[in-house]
Amino acid sequence: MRQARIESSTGLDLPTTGSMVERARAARRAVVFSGAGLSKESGLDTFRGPGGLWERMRPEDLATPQAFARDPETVWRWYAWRWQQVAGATPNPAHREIARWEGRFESLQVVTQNVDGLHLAAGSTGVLELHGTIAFARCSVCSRREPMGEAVARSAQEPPRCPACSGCLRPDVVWFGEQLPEGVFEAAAEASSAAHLFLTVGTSATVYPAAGLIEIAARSGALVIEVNVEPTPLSDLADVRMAGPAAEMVPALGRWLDRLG
Ligand code: BV8
Ligand code: ZN
Repeated sequence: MRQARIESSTGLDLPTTGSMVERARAARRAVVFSGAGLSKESGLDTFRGPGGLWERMRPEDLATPQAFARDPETVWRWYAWRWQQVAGATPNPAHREIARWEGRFESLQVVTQNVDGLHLAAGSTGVLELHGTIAFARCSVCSRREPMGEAVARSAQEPPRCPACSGCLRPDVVWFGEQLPEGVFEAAAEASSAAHLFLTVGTSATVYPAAGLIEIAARSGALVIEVNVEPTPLSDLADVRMAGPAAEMVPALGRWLDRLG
């Protein structure tokens, strides 16, 4: 009999007894699956929420190979602008708490849809970046990569041209309709199917195949914890729902886990 879902909007009223607590206490393998909401308190816009990036523009206008083929300058300038935003952002308490968890679980796999590199900046290791990274530009012809900052700085031309083959540079991210990087999703799915505890934080759970990781974890018997200011289409798969900002809820969740010993 599945215990009723636990709901908390403070992180201070999580239970100290019950089967959920036993599963959390015994968890040795954990996965953290993150989306743009995790970086909101680092000052970076989300995609679909109020004021989100897509509110002012449509994904199909900018984050697709067709958009880049149609108008490479606009797409490049949007990513160069987002890179400037990211360059000024720092990890928030949620990123840092997740990095701290590497010492608490036998294995912790961070899987992110974010391209901002903030998990790495917070000290997390082995992060699977499902949708690539804005830290690098990639030649759209020969795939040669260079740091985004260098590409932005070295060329007034937008997009800059590849020094090796003169192809147009593009951000090293995964656009809609593009395959995820070779093997990355498979590794994330493997970790999700073996997880005892699966934290989904700051994602609208609307983009696939990424969101499917939540379904894989739930189906495989992981304790699923959702941290989000709003419900998502997959909230029903969560055993615990923490309805609040990640920068508060994730540290509170960490304190709860510490108290469980
Ligand atoms: C693929 C690029 C195989 C980088 C992104 C037709 C043709 C082809 C494919 C499809 C198709 N129809 C559907 C698909 C699949 C498609 C898809 O899922 N579309 C959706 C829109 C329906 N997926 C793909 O195309 C993927 N590839 O399928 O390849 C294939 C190939 C060819 C043909 C067929 C199949 C590739 C998907 C990757 C797309 N690239 N980004 C960049 O610009 O960043 S996705 C984009 O959305 C972002 O990268 C982001 O990662 C992703 C998900 O968004 P979230 O991270 O969840 O952010 P969002 O704003 O949505 O939500 C924020 C959440 O945080 C909210 O819930 C909010 O409540 C919460 N929140 C806010 N504040 C806080 C908070 N939570 C906590 N604390 C807070 N403070
Ligand atoms: Zn090239």
